Amino acid sequence: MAHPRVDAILREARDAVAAAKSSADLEQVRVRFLGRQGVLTQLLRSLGGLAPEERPAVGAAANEAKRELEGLLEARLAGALEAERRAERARGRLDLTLPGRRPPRGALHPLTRVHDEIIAIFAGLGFSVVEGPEIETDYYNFEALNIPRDHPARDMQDTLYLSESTLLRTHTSPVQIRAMQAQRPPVRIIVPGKVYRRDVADMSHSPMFHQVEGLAVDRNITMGDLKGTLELFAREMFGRGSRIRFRPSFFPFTEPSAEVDVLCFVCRGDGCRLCKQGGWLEILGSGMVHPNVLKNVGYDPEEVTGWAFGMGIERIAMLKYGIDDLRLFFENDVRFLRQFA
Ligand code: 2U9
Repeated sequence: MAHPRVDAILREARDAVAAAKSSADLEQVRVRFLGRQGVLTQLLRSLGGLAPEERPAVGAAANEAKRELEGLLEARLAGALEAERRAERARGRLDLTLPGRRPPRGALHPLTRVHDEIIAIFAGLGFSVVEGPEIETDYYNFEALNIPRDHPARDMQDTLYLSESTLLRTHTSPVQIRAMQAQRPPVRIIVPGKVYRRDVADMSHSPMFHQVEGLAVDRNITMGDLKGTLELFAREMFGRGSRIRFRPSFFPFTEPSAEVDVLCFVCRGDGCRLCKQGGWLEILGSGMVHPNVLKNVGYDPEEVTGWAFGMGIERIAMLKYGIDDLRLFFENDVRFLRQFA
């Protein structure tokens, strides 16, 4: 039921709804036309003031306009609210469909990995891990180990002295001397740690590096026990097919002494870049503990014998991972370290 006055109001209201850009705009339109002071509300309230013959037509038209406007507002409001919720989520960058962000994962230093691996192999054989001081006396680092007074290793050129009689240990062997002083045989210990030498850093030298030394002392310990133990170590460290060989050598603290090579795990002995065509890789030094060393800690060399070995952790890690420069271990370049993740 149309009525010119109501039609004018309705057109205005439709335009206002069409122009609304938000739920807030739509609410303003609702208040303007349908609120308590709204144009249509006022018109309906003022019907009593109209001429009686005008009243039904204006009343009917106004009620119809009110229903239409309510419908229009409701339809637009749902869409506007949904669009606003979407915009709010986008503003908060909250996209719940995105996968989670992974926290950056750290990795063990290659020297830590090799250290842990060596320790685990000997722990599995019943060896105890022992550690000791990095600052040592001349007696524990040299004298007790049967290293003669005129040995070049005792020179200021090779050892970092802190005073006449104190120094930075040049090997972890003094820890074994202390351990033997503190206990009776049987002794089965593995001794990891930092050692220091007066060297300028280059591809193959560092003033500080890491060693693991092993010591077994008991009645009837033989060189056969040493060979069997190191053979097992090589197989666990370098693979099941590993073989080792002993080459005669000399150390003041062992007699006899031997350097130990492992069959090159890259070429299996044929010769390659890693073994410099030799087919074998030197991995450690070893031997039967010198009787003088046993005497120095109060053991009777007629009653007990022992073997010992020493290896550089950096050297083992360089062979295992094909690293050609020792300095990479100490520079902490993440591009290097990341490769061990
Ligand atoms: C005691 C008795 C004997 C430990 C040994 C070696 C041979 C050896 C080197 C390997 C590479 C040092 O890191 S390196 O430069 N070590 O060749 N070490 S026998 O002998 C001992 C230790 C303690 C009481």
